[in-house]
Amino acid sequence: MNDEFGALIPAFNEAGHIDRVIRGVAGQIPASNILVIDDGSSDNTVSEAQDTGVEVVRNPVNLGKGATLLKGFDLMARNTGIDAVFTLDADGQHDPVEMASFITAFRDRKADIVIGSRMADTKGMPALRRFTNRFTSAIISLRAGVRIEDTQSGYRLVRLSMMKQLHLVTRNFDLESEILIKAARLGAVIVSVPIATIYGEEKSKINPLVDTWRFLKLVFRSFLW
Ligand SMILES: Nc1nc2c(ncn2[C@@H]2O[C@H](COP(=O)(O)OP(=O)(O)OP(=O)(O)O)[C@@H](O)[C@H]2O)c(=O)[nH]1
Ligand SMILES: [Mg+2]
Repeated sequence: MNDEFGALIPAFNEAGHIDRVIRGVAGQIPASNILVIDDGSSDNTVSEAQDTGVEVVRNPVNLGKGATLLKGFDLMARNTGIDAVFTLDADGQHDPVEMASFITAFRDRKADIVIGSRMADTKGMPALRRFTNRFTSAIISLRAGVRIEDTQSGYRLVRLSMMKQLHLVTRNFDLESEILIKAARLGAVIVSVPIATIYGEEKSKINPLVDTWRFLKLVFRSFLW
């Protein structure tokens, strides 16, 4: 069942959510293809993830979402049977049942990146997020040269052979934007699929000042690439 797909779940203090996310993903692809990377959590994220039986790797200290994703892609590439890797947030905002529509788009449209877009129905999204997602998506689309609906979405399916060609320099939330700019410029096929917008009582890890500054730095740097 979908053996050629893996799933990478970066997690930072997501006890209470991670277990349900992993079990959902294991309903769509083999559990042996799922990798959780804990990024120095101080809660029960690790034990909750380990109890599901999937592979859990731990960063000794918090390295950032981007650094964690890069480590995960490298580890995934050890399994030569895996062509493409899902990335899903561990906070419950991404419904694993929707993985099927990513797989359809990946196959039918020969995509290199399938990215879940929440922008068709933003009713459940906090107003500030609605604004920042629209704003950042417009800027990243300009820098990438193609229209991408929801560039800040962490729900993706990425072809590993394409990932290997990118030389990535950022290590935090900015990595997800950098991937899109660099992949688009290499001619990668980037396809958006609609996903549900899910917000609950989970706590955002985004630091408005630091992460906005990182985003702006990335945009400036992109003029040099
Ligand atoms: N590895 C790693 N993962 C992180 C870090 N910060 C957040 N994450 C994970 O990245 C995912 C997204 O983080 P969020 O803070 O929810 O960011 P977001 O979903 O883009 O933004 P919100 O709209 O505010 O929820 C979650 O699964 C987090 O556990 C980090 O420092 N390291
Ligand atoms: Mg979130």
